[in-house]
Amino acid sequence: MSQNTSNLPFNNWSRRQILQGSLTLFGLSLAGGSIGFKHLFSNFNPAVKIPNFELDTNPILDNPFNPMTILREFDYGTVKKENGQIIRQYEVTAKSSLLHLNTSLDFMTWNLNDRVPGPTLRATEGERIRIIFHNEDGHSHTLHFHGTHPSEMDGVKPIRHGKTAIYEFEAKPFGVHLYHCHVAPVTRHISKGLYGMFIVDPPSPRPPADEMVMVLGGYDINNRKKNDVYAINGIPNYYRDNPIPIYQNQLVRLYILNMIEFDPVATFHIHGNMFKVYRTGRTLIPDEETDMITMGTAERHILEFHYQYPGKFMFHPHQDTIAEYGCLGNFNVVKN
Ligand SMILES: [Cu+2]
Repeated sequence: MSQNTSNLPFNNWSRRQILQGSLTLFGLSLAGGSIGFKHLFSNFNPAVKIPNFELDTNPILDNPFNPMTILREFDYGTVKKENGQIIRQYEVTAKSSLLHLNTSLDFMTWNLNDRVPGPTLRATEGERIRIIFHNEDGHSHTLHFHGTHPSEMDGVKPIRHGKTAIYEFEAKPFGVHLYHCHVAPVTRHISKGLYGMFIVDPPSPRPPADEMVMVLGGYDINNRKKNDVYAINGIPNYYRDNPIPIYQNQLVRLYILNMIEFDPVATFHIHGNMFKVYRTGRTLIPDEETDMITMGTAERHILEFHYQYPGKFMFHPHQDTIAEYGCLGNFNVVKN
Protein backbone atom coordinates (compact mmCIF):
# COMPACT_ATOMS: atom_id res chain seq x y z
CA MET A 1 0.00 0.00 0.00
CA SER A 2 1.40 3.32 -1.02
CA GLN A 3 2.00 6.01 1.55
CA ASN A 4 3.07 8.48 -1.10
CA THR A 5 6.38 9.04 0.63
CA SER A 6 7.73 9.97 -2.78
CA ASN A 7 5.52 13.01 -2.68
CA LEU A 8 7.23 14.84 0.15
CA PRO A 9 7.27 18.56 -0.52
CA PHE A 10 10.02 21.15 -0.93
CA ASN A 11 11.84 19.74 -3.92
CA ASN A 12 10.69 22.44 -6.25
CA TRP A 13 9.80 25.29 -3.96
CA SER A 14 12.16 28.01 -3.02
CA ARG A 15 12.95 28.83 0.56
CA ARG A 16 11.40 32.23 -0.09
CA GLN A 17 8.09 30.68 -1.10
CA ILE A 18 8.12 28.53 1.98
CA LEU A 19 8.92 31.48 4.23
CA GLN A 20 6.15 33.48 2.60
CA GLY A 21 3.76 31.01 4.08
CA SER A 22 2.38 30.02 0.73
CA LEU A 23 3.71 26.57 1.40
CA THR A 24 3.36 25.11 4.82
CA LEU A 25 4.36 21.67 5.95
CA PHE A 26 2.08 20.43 8.66
CA GLY A 27 3.22 18.30 11.59
CA LEU A 28 5.91 15.96 10.41
CA SER A 29 6.16 13.27 13.01
CA LEU A 30 7.32 9.71 13.26
CA ALA A 31 6.34 7.84 16.39
CA GLY A 32 6.74 4.25 17.52
CA GLY A 33 5.58 2.07 14.64
CA SER A 34 2.93 4.47 13.42
CA ILE A 35 3.64 6.81 10.59
CA GLY A 36 2.03 10.20 10.93
CA PHE A 37 2.73 12.90 8.42
CA LYS A 38 0.69 15.39 6.63
CA HIS A 39 1.67 17.24 3.54
CA LEU A 40 -0.36 19.29 1.20
CA PHE A 41 1.58 19.42 -1.99
CA SER A 42 1.57 17.24 -4.99
CA ASN A 43 3.85 14.99 -6.88
CA PHE A 44 7.00 16.82 -6.00
CA ASN A 45 8.91 14.87 -8.54
CA PRO A 46 12.37 16.35 -9.13
CA ALA A 47 11.65 16.03 -12.84
CA VAL A 48 8.95 18.68 -12.51
CA LYS A 49 9.81 22.34 -12.10
CA ILE A 50 7.49 25.19 -11.30
CA PRO A 51 8.53 28.72 -12.29
CA ASN A 52 9.28 31.01 -9.39
CA PHE A 53 6.67 33.63 -8.79
CA GLU A 54 5.76 36.19 -6.20
CA LEU A 55 2.62 35.12 -4.41
CA ASP A 56 0.15 37.97 -4.57
CA THR A 57 -0.80 38.45 -0.96
CA ASN A 58 -4.09 39.93 -2.09
CA PRO A 59 -3.96 42.96 0.24
CA ILE A 60 -7.03 44.59 -1.26
CA LEU A 61 -9.27 41.58 -0.97
CA ASP A 62 -7.68 40.11 2.17
CA ASN A 63 -9.26 36.67 1.90
CA PRO A 64 -8.37 33.63 4.01
CA PHE A 65 -7.00 31.80 0.97
CA ASN A 66 -5.22 32.55 -2.29
CA PRO A 67 -6.30 30.85 -5.54
CA MET A 68 -2.64 30.58 -6.61
CA THR A 69 -1.99 28.38 -3.57
CA ILE A 70 -5.17 26.36 -4.07
CA LEU A 71 -4.07 25.67 -7.65
CA ARG A 72 -1.21 23.31 -6.79
CA GLU A 73 -2.25 22.29 -3.26
CA PHE A 74 -3.18 18.69 -2.48
CA ASP A 75 -4.25 17.42 0.93
CA TYR A 76 -2.89 13.91 1.43
CA GLY A 77 -4.18 13.80 5.00
CA THR A 78 -2.35 12.05 7.81
CA VAL A 79 -1.25 8.47 7.39
CA LYS A 80 -1.53 6.29 10.47
CA LYS A 81 -1.49 2.64 11.32
CA GLU A 82 -4.33 1.24 13.43
CA ASN A 83 -4.47 -2.44 14.37
CA GLY A 84 -2.18 -3.27 11.49
CA GLN A 85 -4.22 -1.34 8.98
CA ILE A 86 -3.01 1.83 7.28
CA ILE A 87 -5.52 4.66 7.27
CA ARG A 88 -5.28 7.97 5.51
CA GLN A 89 -7.16 10.50 7.60
CA TYR A 90 -8.39 14.00 6.74
CA GLU A 91 -10.02 16.75 8.82
CA VAL A 92 -12.65 18.93 7.17
CA THR A 93 -14.52 21.69 8.99
CA ALA A 94 -17.61 23.51 7.75
CA LYS A 95 -17.94 27.19 8.67
CA SER A 96 -19.43 30.43 7.44
CA SER A 97 -17.15 33.25 6.45
CA LEU A 98 -17.21 36.38 4.39
CA LEU A 99 -15.40 36.28 1.08
CA HIS A 100 -14.37 39.43 -0.75
CA LEU A 101 -15.09 38.49 -4.37
CA ASN A 102 -13.91 41.80 -5.71
CA THR A 103 -13.39 45.29 -4.36
CA SER A 104 -17.13 45.98 -4.30
CA LEU A 105 -18.69 42.58 -3.73
CA ASP A 106 -18.71 40.51 -0.54
CA PHE A 107 -20.44 37.16 -0.13
CA MET A 108 -21.12 35.10 2.99
CA THR A 109 -19.89 31.62 2.05
CA TRP A 110 -20.56 28.31 3.69
CA ASN A 111 -17.15 26.71 3.24
CA LEU A 112 -14.82 23.87 4.12
CA ASN A 113 -11.50 24.57 5.87
CA ASP A 114 -11.93 28.30 5.25
CA ARG A 115 -11.71 28.05 1.49
CA VAL A 116 -13.86 27.74 -1.63
CA PRO A 117 -13.45 25.19 -3.09
CA GLY A 118 -12.70 22.99 -0.05
CA PRO A 119 -9.40 21.09 0.21
CA THR A 120 -8.37 18.87 -2.71
CA LEU A 121 -8.35 15.50 -0.94
CA ARG A 122 -6.04 12.99 -2.53
CA ALA A 123 -5.43 9.27 -2.00
CA THR A 124 -4.33 6.22 -3.95
CA GLU A 125 -6.82 3.62 -5.14
CA GLY A 126 -7.38 0.90 -2.55
CA GLU A 127 -6.32 2.94 0.47
CA ARG A 128 -8.63 3.08 3.46
CA ILE A 129 -9.54 6.72 4.01
CA ARG A 130 -11.26 8.44 6.92
CA ILE A 131 -12.72 11.91 6.69
CA ILE A 132 -13.48 13.54 10.04
CA PHE A 133 -16.11 16.16 9.35
CA HIS A 134 -16.76 18.89 11.93
CA ASN A 135 -19.75 21.11 11.39
CA GLU A 136 -19.04 24.46 13.03
CA ASP A 137 -21.54 26.26 10.82
CA GLY A 138 -24.99 27.31 12.01
CA HIS A 139 -26.78 25.15 9.42
CA SER A 140 -26.81 21.37 9.04
CA HIS A 141 -24.42 20.02 6.41
CA THR A 142 -22.90 16.76 5.17
CA LEU A 143 -20.04 15.54 3.03
CA HIS A 144 -21.25 13.34 0.21
CA PHE A 145 -18.47 11.75 -1.87
CA HIS A 146 -18.60 10.60 -5.45
CA GLY A 147 -16.89 7.27 -6.12
CA THR A 148 -17.74 3.84 -4.76
CA HIS A 149 -18.61 3.33 -1.06
CA PRO A 150 -21.18 1.69 1.23
CA SER A 151 -24.61 3.27 1.73
CA GLU A 152 -23.93 4.32 5.33
CA MET A 153 -20.94 6.36 4.13
CA ASP A 154 -22.92 8.18 1.45
CA GLY A 155 -23.11 11.44 3.41
CA VAL A 156 -26.76 12.29 2.93
CA LYS A 157 -27.76 12.34 6.63
CA PRO A 158 -27.57 15.96 7.91
CA ILE A 159 -24.92 16.69 10.54
CA ARG A 160 -26.09 19.43 12.88
CA HIS A 161 -24.19 22.44 14.14
CA GLY A 162 -21.48 21.46 16.60
CA LYS A 163 -21.53 17.77 15.61
CA THR A 164 -18.80 15.62 14.06
CA ALA A 165 -19.28 12.81 11.55
CA ILE A 166 -16.78 10.24 10.35
CA TYR A 167 -16.88 8.93 6.80
CA GLU A 168 -14.63 5.94 6.20
CA PHE A 169 -14.29 3.82 3.07
CA GLU A 170 -11.85 2.50 0.50
CA ALA A 171 -10.73 5.09 -2.05
CA LYS A 172 -11.97 3.76 -5.41
CA PRO A 173 -12.08 3.74 -8.33
CA PHE A 174 -9.11 5.82 -9.48
CA GLY A 175 -10.17 9.02 -11.16
CA VAL A 176 -11.14 12.61 -10.51
CA HIS A 177 -14.08 12.76 -8.13
CA LEU A 178 -15.69 15.34 -5.89
CA TYR A 179 -17.45 15.81 -2.63
CA HIS A 180 -20.16 18.25 -1.64
CA CYS A 181 -22.79 18.93 0.97
CA HIS A 182 -26.02 17.04 0.29
CA VAL A 183 -28.50 18.89 2.48
CA ALA A 184 -31.56 20.27 0.66
CA PRO A 185 -31.80 22.57 -1.12
CA VAL A 186 -28.55 21.14 -2.48
CA THR A 187 -28.22 23.89 -5.10
CA ARG A 188 -28.00 26.43 -2.30
CA HIS A 189 -25.59 24.43 -0.13
CA ILE A 190 -23.31 23.88 -3.12
CA SER A 191 -23.49 27.41 -4.51
CA LYS A 192 -22.69 28.80 -1.06
CA GLY A 193 -19.33 26.98 -1.34
CA LEU A 194 -19.58 23.48 0.16
CA TYR A 195 -17.71 21.40 -2.41
CA GLY A 196 -14.24 20.21 -3.31
CA MET A 197 -12.25 17.82 -5.46
CA PHE A 198 -11.37 14.26 -4.47
CA ILE A 199 -8.55 12.72 -6.51
CA VAL A 200 -7.94 8.98 -6.43
CA ASP A 201 -4.61 8.15 -8.02
CA PRO A 202 -4.15 4.89 -9.91
CA PRO A 203 -1.97 2.28 -8.14
CA SER A 204 0.85 3.03 -10.59
CA PRO A 205 1.21 6.80 -10.61
CA ARG A 206 0.71 8.86 -13.73
CA PRO A 207 3.89 10.27 -15.31
CA PRO A 208 5.46 13.38 -13.72
CA ALA A 209 3.74 16.67 -14.62
CA ASP A 210 3.06 20.14 -13.29
CA GLU A 211 -0.23 19.20 -11.66
CA MET A 212 -2.94 21.71 -10.95
CA VAL A 213 -6.57 21.88 -9.92
CA MET A 214 -9.29 24.15 -11.25
CA VAL A 215 -12.78 24.08 -9.79
CA LEU A 216 -15.38 26.21 -11.55
CA GLY A 217 -18.04 27.70 -9.30
CA GLY A 218 -20.82 30.27 -9.39
CA TYR A 219 -22.12 32.72 -6.77
CA ASP A 220 -25.85 33.45 -6.48
CA ILE A 221 -25.41 36.68 -4.57
CA ASN A 222 -29.08 37.64 -4.29
CA ASN A 223 -30.49 34.15 -3.80
CA ARG A 224 -32.41 34.25 -7.09
CA LYS A 225 -31.32 30.77 -8.29
CA LYS A 226 -29.15 32.53 -10.83
CA ASN A 227 -25.41 33.16 -10.77
CA ASP A 228 -24.26 36.75 -10.55
CA VAL A 229 -20.53 36.01 -10.71
CA TYR A 230 -18.36 32.98 -11.39
CA ALA A 231 -14.89 31.93 -10.32
CA ILE A 232 -12.14 29.42 -10.90
CA ASN A 233 -10.83 28.37 -7.48
CA GLY A 234 -12.97 30.76 -5.50
CA ILE A 235 -12.12 34.32 -6.52
CA PRO A 236 -13.57 35.81 -9.73
CA ASN A 237 -11.01 36.61 -12.43
CA TYR A 238 -8.08 35.87 -10.13
CA TYR A 239 -5.98 34.19 -12.82
CA ARG A 240 -6.90 36.89 -15.33
CA ASP A 241 -5.11 39.36 -13.08
CA ASN A 242 -2.47 36.89 -11.82
CA PRO A 243 -1.47 34.63 -14.73
CA ILE A 244 -0.42 31.09 -13.85
CA PRO A 245 3.29 30.60 -14.59
CA ILE A 246 4.12 27.35 -16.38
CA TYR A 247 7.21 26.18 -18.24
CA GLN A 248 7.35 25.89 -22.00
CA ASN A 249 7.34 22.24 -23.20
CA GLN A 250 6.63 20.83 -19.73
CA LEU A 251 3.60 18.59 -19.32
CA VAL A 252 0.73 20.20 -17.41
CA ARG A 253 -1.87 17.91 -15.86
CA LEU A 254 -5.01 19.84 -15.09
CA TYR A 255 -7.68 18.31 -12.87
CA ILE A 256 -10.84 20.22 -13.73
CA LEU A 257 -14.28 20.11 -12.09
CA ASN A 258 -17.45 22.02 -12.89
CA MET A 259 -19.39 22.91 -9.72
CA ILE A 260 -21.49 25.70 -11.25
CA GLU A 261 -25.12 25.34 -10.17
CA PHE A 262 -28.08 26.90 -12.05
CA ASP A 263 -26.30 26.93 -15.45
CA PRO A 264 -26.77 23.55 -17.16
CA VAL A 265 -23.21 23.24 -18.46
CA ALA A 266 -19.86 24.94 -18.52
CA THR A 267 -17.30 24.49 -21.25
CA PHE A 268 -13.54 24.91 -20.97
CA HIS A 269 -11.19 26.08 -23.67
CA ILE A 270 -7.47 26.92 -23.76
CA HIS A 271 -5.89 29.26 -26.30
CA GLY A 272 -3.07 28.39 -28.67
CA ASN A 273 -3.07 24.69 -27.92
CA MET A 274 -4.91 21.37 -27.80
CA PHE A 275 -5.29 19.10 -24.78
CA LYS A 276 -5.70 15.39 -24.21
CA VAL A 277 -8.81 14.38 -22.27
CA TYR A 278 -8.98 11.56 -19.71
CA ARG A 279 -12.69 11.52 -19.01
CA THR A 280 -13.44 11.50 -15.26
CA GLY A 281 -9.75 10.61 -14.90
CA ARG A 282 -10.86 6.99 -15.38
CA THR A 283 -8.35 6.07 -18.05
CA LEU A 284 -4.59 5.97 -18.38
CA ILE A 285 -4.68 6.61 -22.09
CA PRO A 286 -6.44 9.70 -23.46
CA ASP A 287 -9.99 9.45 -24.79
CA GLU A 288 -9.65 12.33 -27.22
CA GLU A 289 -7.72 15.44 -28.16
CA THR A 290 -9.52 18.76 -28.46
CA ASP A 291 -9.37 22.39 -27.30
CA MET A 292 -12.91 22.54 -25.89
CA ILE A 293 -14.72 20.34 -23.43
CA THR A 294 -18.29 20.52 -22.13
CA MET A 295 -19.09 19.61 -18.53
CA GLY A 296 -22.42 19.30 -16.77
CA THR A 297 -22.52 20.14 -13.06
CA ALA A 298 -20.22 17.74 -11.14
CA GLU A 299 -18.58 16.55 -14.34
CA ARG A 300 -14.79 16.47 -14.20
CA HIS A 301 -11.82 15.38 -16.24
CA ILE A 302 -8.04 15.31 -16.48
CA LEU A 303 -6.67 17.49 -19.26
CA GLU A 304 -3.02 17.22 -20.34
CA PHE A 305 -1.09 19.63 -22.51
CA HIS A 306 2.21 21.39 -22.93
CA TYR A 307 2.81 24.76 -24.54
CA GLN A 308 5.12 24.86 -27.52
CA TYR A 309 5.42 28.66 -27.55
CA PRO A 310 6.18 31.07 -24.71
CA GLY A 311 3.89 33.95 -23.85
CA LYS A 312 0.47 34.61 -22.45
CA PHE A 313 -2.44 32.31 -23.30
CA MET A 314 -6.02 32.67 -22.09
CA PHE A 315 -8.24 29.90 -20.76
CA HIS A 316 -11.97 30.19 -20.14
CA PRO A 317 -15.38 28.61 -20.61
CA HIS A 318 -16.58 29.36 -24.12
CA GLN A 319 -19.90 30.61 -22.79
CA ASP A 320 -18.64 34.13 -22.77
CA THR A 321 -20.96 35.30 -20.00
CA ILE A 322 -19.41 32.80 -17.59
CA ALA A 323 -15.94 33.83 -18.78
CA GLU A 324 -16.59 37.56 -18.58
CA TYR A 325 -18.22 37.34 -15.16
CA GLY A 326 -15.29 35.67 -13.47
CA CYS A 327 -13.96 32.50 -15.14
CA LEU A 328 -11.31 34.04 -17.36
CA GLY A 329 -7.65 33.25 -16.72
CA ASN A 330 -4.21 33.30 -18.30
CA PHE A 331 -1.22 31.02 -18.43
CA ASN A 332 2.13 32.73 -18.62
CA VAL A 333 4.37 30.27 -20.49
CA VAL A 334 8.02 30.91 -19.68
CA LYS A 335 11.11 29.46 -21.31
CA ASN A 336 12.57 26.54 -19.41
CU1 LIG B 1 -24.91 22.05 3.55
